[in-house]
Amino acid sequence: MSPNVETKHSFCRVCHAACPIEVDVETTDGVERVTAIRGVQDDPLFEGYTCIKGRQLPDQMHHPDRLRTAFKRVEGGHLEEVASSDALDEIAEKLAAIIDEHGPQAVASYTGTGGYQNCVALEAARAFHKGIGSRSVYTSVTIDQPAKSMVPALIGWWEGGWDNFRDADISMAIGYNPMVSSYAAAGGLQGTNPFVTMRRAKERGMKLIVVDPRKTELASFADIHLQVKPGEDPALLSAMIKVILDEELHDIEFCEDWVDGIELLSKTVAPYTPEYAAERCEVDADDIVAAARMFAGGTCGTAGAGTGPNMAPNSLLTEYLTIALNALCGRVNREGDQVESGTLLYPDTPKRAQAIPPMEIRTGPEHRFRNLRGYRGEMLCTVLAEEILEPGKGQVRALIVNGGNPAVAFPDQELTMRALRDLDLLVVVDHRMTATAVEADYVIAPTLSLERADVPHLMDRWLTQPYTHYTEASIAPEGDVLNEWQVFYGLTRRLGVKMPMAGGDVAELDNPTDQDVIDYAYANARISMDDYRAAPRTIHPERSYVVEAADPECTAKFDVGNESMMTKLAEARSQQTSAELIEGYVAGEYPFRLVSRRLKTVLNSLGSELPGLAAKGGTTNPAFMNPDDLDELGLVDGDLIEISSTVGVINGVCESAPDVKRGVISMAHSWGDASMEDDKVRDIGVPTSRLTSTTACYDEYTGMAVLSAIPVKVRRSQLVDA
Ligand SMILES: Nc1nc2c(c(=O)[nH]1)N[C@H]1C(S)=C(S)[C@@H](COP(=O)(O)OP(=O)(O)OC[C@H]3O[C@@H](n4cnc5c(=O)[nH]c(N)nc54)[C@H](O)[C@@H]3O)O[C@H]1N2
Ligand SMILES: Nc1nc2c(c(=O)[nH]1)N[C@H]1C(S)=C(S)[C@@H](COP(=O)(O)OP(=O)(O)OC[C@H]3O[C@@H](n4cnc5c(=O)[nH]c(N)nc54)[C@H](O)[C@@H]3O)O[C@H]1N2
Ligand code: SF4
Ligand SMILES: [Mo]
Repeated sequence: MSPNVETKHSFCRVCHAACPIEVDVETTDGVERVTAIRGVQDDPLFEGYTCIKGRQLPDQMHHPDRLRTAFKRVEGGHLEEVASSDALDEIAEKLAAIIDEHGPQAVASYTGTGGYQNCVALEAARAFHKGIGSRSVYTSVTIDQPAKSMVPALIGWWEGGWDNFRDADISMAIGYNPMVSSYAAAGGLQGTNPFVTMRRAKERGMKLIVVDPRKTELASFADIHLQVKPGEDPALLSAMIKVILDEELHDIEFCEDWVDGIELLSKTVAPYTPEYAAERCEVDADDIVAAARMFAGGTCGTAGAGTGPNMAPNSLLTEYLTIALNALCGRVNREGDQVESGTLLYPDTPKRAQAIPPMEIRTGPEHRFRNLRGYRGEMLCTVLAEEILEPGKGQVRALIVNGGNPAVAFPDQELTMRALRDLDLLVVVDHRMTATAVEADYVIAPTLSLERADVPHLMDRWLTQPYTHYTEASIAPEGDVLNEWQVFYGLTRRLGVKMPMAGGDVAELDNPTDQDVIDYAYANARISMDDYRAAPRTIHPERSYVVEAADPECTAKFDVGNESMMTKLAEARSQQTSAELIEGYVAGEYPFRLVSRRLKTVLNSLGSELPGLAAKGGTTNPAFMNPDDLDELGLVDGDLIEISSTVGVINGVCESAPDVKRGVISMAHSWGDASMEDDKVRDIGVPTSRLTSTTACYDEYTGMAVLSAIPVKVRRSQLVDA
């Protein structure tokens, strides 16, 4: 290695998984450049794991098209470079005028996946909103798996946490794929070195059930793979619950102490016989029975649902039944068990072997539309367009997009674009000129991961041990770029308002550093940030939670017979398919279901601009289809196809994929641009969001739209191929 190359330690922040990395930094004439990324072989948790996206960080950091200065829209309508401090002056002035005229609610922010990768970006946005007195906080959570935040209110929770994956002898994964996404539902395999972890689990005898219309990388490890028809998971789960209750395979002792509503649940699932579910889900009835017996026959291990079923119709019901299955089988940590999850960066909470009761759920601030409400401190992305477009008190007029790309990620692309263009002020913080950024009044260029101090705040809850990994910036940023917190700090200072975080008012600090802001944001963590910083890449077994005895006075119980869920489930029994829930659906007209998926070489809309990723993953989001379906339609690999839903049409490139169930199109989201024309589909892909609607079918509590299991029809494209 040349003498001007130094190796630093950090962690990757392309996705949430936070894989530890070695970063080679070359210094030439005082300018630092990242030249290589490697996994850290001796890391005690990740054992050297990285993925192809992380290894492209040098290209991401130094991409020739990376934005290194702010832009503003000028007369004539184009974007022109501007100093970021001037941009912030002007934005603050405009925000003040908007607040004056419309009130603080008119100022909204949306923190997307890019913002989430910085441990203080969302904290800074929240603090800014507190400062100006606006509740209009939006994040990608409400178009990701909002049912996960809502379901504890309906069914209750367990203070000591669900069974640990490391001890599991059974695991059931319903529509997630950690081998590609590094994501898993609680208690499932998560993104810390997923292949090796799964191999070891199988070696110790763990059984795996996968419910997925595609034979995914995870399903290749499965003992039973139920290749379910998309959107029909509630029928499948109900049949499994029926078998378990009928055969008394549930944890009867646990249920007597901790679970209410079994009788009602049992009555409601009664018509969901394995034969009925088999027909509806297009799987074998014997496999459903076998899966039920296998799941209940295990002694430890959970069922969890991922983005697939959480984006299908009846998402909240699916999530509810999944948790009900765990509750019925008593898949919780008992007194004396060590909790697997690390959770050092969040406040200390009791961990007793007792239930947390369901709660009143309709308590959040009201949206002006469809009787929906915000929850857990944020408002719903699926209602944002209406909040922008509809005049009246509370109308949103300014939006700060904090590392997100709503133009291609939000449901109903046409509506989203109309809303973004209707705003008085759109500010986008992104290092790329995305489909959203090109619409902005101001674009602010952010620092990227290796240029900022950080902690793995998302993985902290999922890591299998309490593990500290603070990183300093590996290189100094070049250009006029700002950390996301600096954007919000700059605005609060200019507006003369507070920026309150757990540790105090950041706006009171002069020239704070990343480190100061992290200290303020994580002041309530159960470890002090000084202790956290002092121990790089270290496991702290002594800080593991050990579950304590239940409070003898505790009377809380899970409720597996929630009235609204049982009503939904009973109604679902009279439908032929969950697609009937979607307004405009006509039986027989939409024979296919389009499902979402993740691709190894991109993170949502990010990735195909990097040559190393495009070479491997291509420049389009293929419409993966079963070869028999292609044959039947007279199509071959690479043909352009037209996919129509009840609300929109896209043109995609079909690709033969034997791992995809017949009647299913498996396609990644957040590709393409906002042009509504697909003539460049082979070069930039196409946004599947054009096939979705925020109003045609939505959950009454979470507002979640249908982003997977979308009923569609397919024919050869009418586009003339270039
Ligand atoms: N049909 C359909 N729709 C979906 C989904 C689906 O499966 N199907 N999935 C949904 C889900 S789960 C999600 S999370 C959303 C995703 O929605 P978004 O998060 O809005 O979409 P991304 O493309 O991830 O946008 C992230 C942006 O952050 C930028 N970025 C990356 N790093 C940084 C950084 O360090 N700082 C800043 N400021 N920006 C950065 C990237 O360039 C990118 O433009 O889409 C949702 N929409
Ligand atoms: N490489 C990579 N990693 C990522 C991302 C990425 O874009 N690329 N995105 C990140 C984000 S934002 C998120 S939220 C996570 C998501 O992480 P995951 O939830 O693991 O996402 P997917 O890999 O899309 O897995 C969803 C699975 O659900 C299946 N599915 C679709 N519809 C249905 C259905 O109706 N029922 C059932 N049972 N299954 C269904 C699909 O076939 C797919 O295999 O991944 C994150 N990690
Ligand atoms: S899994 Fe995520 S964090 Fe790990 S290397 Fe890949 S992109 Fe980076
Ligand atoms: Mo997501």
